[in-house]
Amino acid sequence: MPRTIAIGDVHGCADEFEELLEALELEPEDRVIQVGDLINRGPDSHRCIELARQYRVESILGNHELRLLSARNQNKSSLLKDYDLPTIRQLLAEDWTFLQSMPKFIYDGTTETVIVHGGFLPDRPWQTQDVELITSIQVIDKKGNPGKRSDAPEAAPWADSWHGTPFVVYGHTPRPNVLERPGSIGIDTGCVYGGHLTAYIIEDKSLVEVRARKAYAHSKRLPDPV
Ligand SMILES: [Mn+2]
Repeated sequence: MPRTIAIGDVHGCADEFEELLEALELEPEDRVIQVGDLINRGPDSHRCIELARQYRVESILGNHELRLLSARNQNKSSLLKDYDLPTIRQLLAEDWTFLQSMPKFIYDGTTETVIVHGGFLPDRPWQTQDVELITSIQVIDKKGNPGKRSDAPEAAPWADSWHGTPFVVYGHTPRPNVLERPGSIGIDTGCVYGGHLTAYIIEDKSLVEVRARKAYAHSKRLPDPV
């Protein structure tokens, strides 16, 4: 049976991305969807895009891709962060074409699953939520607003109040392990921080993981390495 496979945040970790794609032993009918933040922070963003093209991986827009594209489309370098600059130096014209083609989310009707980078607010239709929101949400604060974990450390993950359907597979919030809830699974296991790169096979709910070769970046919110 063909598989629908989601892959967590790669963040430029090309060696681990290639190792995972090999470990999956992909068949031509399999569909592979990367949850976004394919690039940045790690060593080789260009090669990650090249691998995505080579293995026919569909990649969703993450907050990192969104920021790079906004800066480019609006010709506003003030939007960029320091770690965007080495990435931009690596990117070729076809890489930008790949980034520009990234969808905001992918819905798979067979499994009633949506794959998105950050998540959704639970109290309104998911299909029409703003791209900034769905690429950046981590928690829901006391007032019911979407927030970042670092700004609202006591606030609960959005996934705690999302009960599906659709089932949501997402990345963006790195954790030492996947976060499973009845209506969702978060699969950013912090590869770039020395954790794992995780693939989730939607049909049978199984995981395939590869360990990071090293910690390429550091986060105050995670064990170092993860
Ligand atoms: Mn992200």
